[in-house]
Amino acid sequence: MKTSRYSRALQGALIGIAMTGLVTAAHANIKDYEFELVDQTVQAGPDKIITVRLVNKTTGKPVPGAVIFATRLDMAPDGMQEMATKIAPMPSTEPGVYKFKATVSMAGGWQLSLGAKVQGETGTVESKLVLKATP
Ligand SMILES: [Cu+2]
Repeated sequence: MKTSRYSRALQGALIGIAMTGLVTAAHANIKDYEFELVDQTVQAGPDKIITVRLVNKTTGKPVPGAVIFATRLDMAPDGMQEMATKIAPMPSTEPGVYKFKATVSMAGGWQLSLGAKVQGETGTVESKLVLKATP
């Protein structure tokens, strides 16, 4: 009992230190970062690759090493929010470029929602990108 209470307190202290570190390291605003589609269109079908780039808008430079923790691909642009499809991260081919494999089950407008953490920055990059699936 005593041990677990102690380790929980220690864990809390470590989290506190980690968060302080993040605050100190912040030097730019998280709003300076944005995902953009490399290709605005994708062909409908299974195992399609969607490629995005994370850029720092103030420098125009690609941003590597982001941790994308939230992804969603659905047909919100065509009024079908509930029509979501599976999306899986794929290995990157160049710094600042992020790839996903998805089953694009229908032609029309799809929305790719991304949530990501950028190294050395606090907060979250949240982008909603609209792409068109061609038949
Ligand atoms: Cu649909």
